[in-house]
Amino acid sequence: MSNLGILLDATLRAGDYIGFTFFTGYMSMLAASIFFIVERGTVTDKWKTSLLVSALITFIAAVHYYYMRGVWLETATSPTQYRYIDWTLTVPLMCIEYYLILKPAGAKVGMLVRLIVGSIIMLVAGYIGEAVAQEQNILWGVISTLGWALIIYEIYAGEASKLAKATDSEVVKSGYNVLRWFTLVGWAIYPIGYMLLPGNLLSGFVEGIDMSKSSPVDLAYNIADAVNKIGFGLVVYSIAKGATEAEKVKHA
Ligand SMILES: *C/C=C(C)/C=C/C=C(C)/C=C/C1=C(C)CCCC1(C)C
Repeated sequence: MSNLGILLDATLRAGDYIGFTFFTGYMSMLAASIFFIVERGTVTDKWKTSLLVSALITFIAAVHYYYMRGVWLETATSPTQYRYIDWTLTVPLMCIEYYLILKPAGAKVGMLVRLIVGSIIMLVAGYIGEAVAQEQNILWGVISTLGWALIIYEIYAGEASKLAKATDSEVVKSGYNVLRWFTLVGWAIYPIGYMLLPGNLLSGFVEGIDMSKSSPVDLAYNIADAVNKIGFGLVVYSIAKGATEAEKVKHA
């Protein structure tokens, strides 16, 4: 067997830390999905959809992580296509979470559409920069950031933020603040990872690293996904639990 065959025999080797994060990502997304599905039974009817969406986000990610883990073990290259298919499904579902939480406060479909348009710009431009026109990955990264900025504008200064301010539910108000903090600070890990790509702004930091054995970009994305899918889902869960409790007190 050639050296290459020994290196890439599709098993997880000691020292393959990127591989470790693909495995833990897969397993923790799966565990989170089971948690959200089971806990769905403990909240009032109007919160059940929110928990189902949390479960769908982590479940879709779990399936993609299963494939991404395989691509990494067999080829030691970034599973960029699977990554972006995952994000194209899960990021709009996170926009739907915002919509569901603000719907009792009067959220309209227009708000959801604006969030999804921002997501599409962000992800299509990111994919082009990463997989189609790598030489121009800075330009496409800037365009992608504009899409992200649309989302940030909507949740910090646009209609969504006004609705959250006006709601009479303290649980929703404080939960919303945590969710948008994820979208601002937690999501910032992704563009930082992207800037480690060859030729991009932070690539100097990872210059000496052997990319056939390691991938700092995937490390950043794997950490970011765990924080933003499981963490975000847990915040939605705590809003649902808190609102269910508040209703019980009101009816007691
Ligand atoms: C579950 C997946 C999530 C929450 C994915 C979020 C992805 C981003 C916020 C990606 C953002 C990017 C930029 C803002 C610029 C560079 C290109 C991207 C796509 C990495």
